[in-house]
Amino acid sequence: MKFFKRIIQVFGFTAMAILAITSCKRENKNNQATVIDDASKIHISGEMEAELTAPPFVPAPVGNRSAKKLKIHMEILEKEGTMTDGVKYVYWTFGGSVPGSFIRTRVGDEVEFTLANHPENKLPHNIDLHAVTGPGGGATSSFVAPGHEKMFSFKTLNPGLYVYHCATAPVGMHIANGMYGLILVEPEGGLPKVDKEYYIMQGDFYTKGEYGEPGVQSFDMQKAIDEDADYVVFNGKVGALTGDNAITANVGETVRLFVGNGGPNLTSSFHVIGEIFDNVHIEGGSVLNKNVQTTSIPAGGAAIVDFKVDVPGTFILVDHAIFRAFNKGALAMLKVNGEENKALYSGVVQEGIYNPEGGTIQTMPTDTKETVENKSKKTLQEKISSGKQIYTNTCFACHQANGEGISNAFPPLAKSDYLNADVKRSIDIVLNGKSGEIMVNGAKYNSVMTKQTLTNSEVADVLTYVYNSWGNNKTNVTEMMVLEVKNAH
Ligand code: HEC
Ligand SMILES: [Cu+2]
Repeated sequence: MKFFKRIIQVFGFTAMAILAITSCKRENKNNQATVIDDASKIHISGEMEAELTAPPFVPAPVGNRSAKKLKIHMEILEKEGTMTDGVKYVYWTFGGSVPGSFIRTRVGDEVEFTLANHPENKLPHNIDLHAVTGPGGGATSSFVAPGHEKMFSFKTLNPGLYVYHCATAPVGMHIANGMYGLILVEPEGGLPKVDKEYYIMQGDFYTKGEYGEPGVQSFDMQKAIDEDADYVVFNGKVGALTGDNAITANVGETVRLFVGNGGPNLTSSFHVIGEIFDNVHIEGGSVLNKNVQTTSIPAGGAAIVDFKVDVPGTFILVDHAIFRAFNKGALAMLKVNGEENKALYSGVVQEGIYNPEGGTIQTMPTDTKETVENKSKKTLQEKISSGKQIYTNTCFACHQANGEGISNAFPPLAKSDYLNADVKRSIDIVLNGKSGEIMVNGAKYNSVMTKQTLTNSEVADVLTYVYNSWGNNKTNVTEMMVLEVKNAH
């Protein structure tokens, strides 16, 4: 009925009359058996405190529990965090994390929501939950000043995965600072059982400095209006789900991802490299699509995907608008452990040289005008700090934040015997790329590093940074050395 009241408010009686007619022929239109036609009639029995979790984890499934009064207590915290190595950002959060705490309910629950705004916060906030049928999705009833709390309640009428976000003006800025999360409304009897469940949410960030520019970076309103994102990330920061923070599963298990997109601006082309989604709840609703490669998740929208992992390895989760993945941070990892299955995936069976143009790795025309003389001299410290930025922008995605690499895929640069043995060879690799088998710290790698499009001074700086980090031999790589290697070709 709330829905009708809202319609009356907005359109007046004529529209309501039309709607009353059309709503009679509401069809049962999807392939999920568990959708109840009128959830407002589901009775609640008993009450419970909701379990809230920080990403990438989710609360326990509802299973077949009855509908209840579900009490949620959520605290808003404004706090400084790390966007990427050396870059700080003041996030505004629901529950202390970006995305905010995951809320898990079932259809028919009566949710009693208390929103508390920490006394040390600077601004008022509120919450608009897309799972709410009511004005502002709760925003009008939850507007709360620092040091106060507000309570309101709502009944979950529609099963699905919904975004919640702050809707306090300027709305875009509150969302851009991280004020979003997901609320799941499970159907009667719960979602089908799987082995692993994770919570991932994409967001775009706009900072005064460019990607990787160090220091505390503040929000840039003009870039946000222009939709010119510096960072596009999963779970609030670059590398939130890579390396040691990767999500995990074992061969043979089924994995379900609750994927949201907080925006504020960009649509996600969500893809897992080397996997196919067995099932996708399109837009987080009740329609199931099967055998999907990439699913589109709009800003302020969500999707539930699941798939069985059949072979071991590191599977990379990306926004397939691919520069966002490799240049702006939209990259996460799922590490799957277990036995190989050569029948499903063989690995390299045979390798030969294919050499139509005289080189396995193509090079771009080089900038011959570049000379050492017209470059100002930098100190070692200046080279290292400029090298660190270049590293964050171009090498990090593969060789990882601390040069630790990824086993079987990207060799380590930290304490690398291969790197330290031969500086000319390392320069050559950055200039021209590298393929074929190499041994690094006793482990075999047989992969391809593409040629990096860097100037001579950038190659010198990034390698100087690498050599002066993580236990390497502190070589100072000069532009002259880079030029020599170039000319030797
Ligand atoms: C797209 C992924 C990728 C990027 C980006 C990348 N590398 Fe590599 N790198 C590799 C791979 C793969 C190998 C191993 C190649 C092989 O197996 O022959 C490698 C090998 C190396 C090696 C020799 C092996 C070792 O561990 O000492 C060095 C040095 C190196 N990379 C430096 C860099 C630097 C510096 C950058 C940034 C300017 C960079 N790489 C960017 C993938 C990458
Ligand atoms: Cu807010």
